[in-house]
Amino acid sequence: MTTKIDIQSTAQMLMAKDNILILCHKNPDGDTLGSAAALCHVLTAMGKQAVVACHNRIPAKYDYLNIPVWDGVSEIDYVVSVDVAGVNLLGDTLSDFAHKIDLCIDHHGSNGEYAKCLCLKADYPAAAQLMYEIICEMGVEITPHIADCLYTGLITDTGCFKYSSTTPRTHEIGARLMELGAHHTMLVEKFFMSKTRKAVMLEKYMLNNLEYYYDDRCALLVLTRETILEIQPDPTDLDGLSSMPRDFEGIDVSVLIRPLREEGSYKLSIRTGENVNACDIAAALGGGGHLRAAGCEVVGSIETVKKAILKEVENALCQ
Ligand SMILES: [Mn+2]
Repeated sequence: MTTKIDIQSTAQMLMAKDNILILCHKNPDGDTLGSAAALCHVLTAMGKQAVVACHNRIPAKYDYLNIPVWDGVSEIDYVVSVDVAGVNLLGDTLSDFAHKIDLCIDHHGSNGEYAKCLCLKADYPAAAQLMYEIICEMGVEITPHIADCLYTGLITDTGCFKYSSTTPRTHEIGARLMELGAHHTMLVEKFFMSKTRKAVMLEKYMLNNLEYYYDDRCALLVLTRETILEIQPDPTDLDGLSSMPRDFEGIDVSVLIRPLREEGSYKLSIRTGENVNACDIAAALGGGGHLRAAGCEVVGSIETVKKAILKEVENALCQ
């Protein structure tokens, strides 16, 4: 049974605990890492022991977050997951924690309610927005470094305040974090104004291989294993690739299909415009996410996977 708790109780609970392990979702992004880092630094500043764990190695791009990674042996008394919608998103190396999570802090409407306590704000565009409010409630000072961590989550999950999930409150918090010393220019440059050579090569591949369906309302890209072997992208080079075609005029749904490590299994990223629910499409194939951005993992040949997703896209477009 999951007990839903508000921001106040979440803050009180965290203040009462020690030896805390903070879990991120696999294939980590700026929101799960930034929010976890902020919480970890706040707890440490309060004199507590706190560490972070993630299934994947944390990409070098996020080194500045200075995340203390759990060594796998130090004692843990309290487990918190951040930005993790379901236990399947923890990844194999953390799957032992699936039924041992004391508190989940999340903003996914599709949250699987797997933790003992859940602080969920499904209308928040980023877990970092929720984390900011929890930290304020804890009454701890937000240092420039913690402001950087939170600002990272805020900008990466909102496409730099562009996505429709952005609210006036998001901007207020962004402004407040700038006042508190967040390095706005450095972070925006890092995530939105510079591209690696490999990311550009992926973009070129995307433009050459995009498939259009349903009167050009759906754009689908299959990233083949061969292309990945050829370009050898870092995981962070793939950020943004799935949402790019959504910005093309007339596109309501954009789908990126890429192979997972296990042969015959694929990860699908779905991005939608205003009139289509991405989460519904992903949920039909066992996944979840947000209104405009969602994902799922599907097993099968590339042909059957494509057929399955296109059928769900068609259903969504007909509604
Ligand atoms: Mn998030």
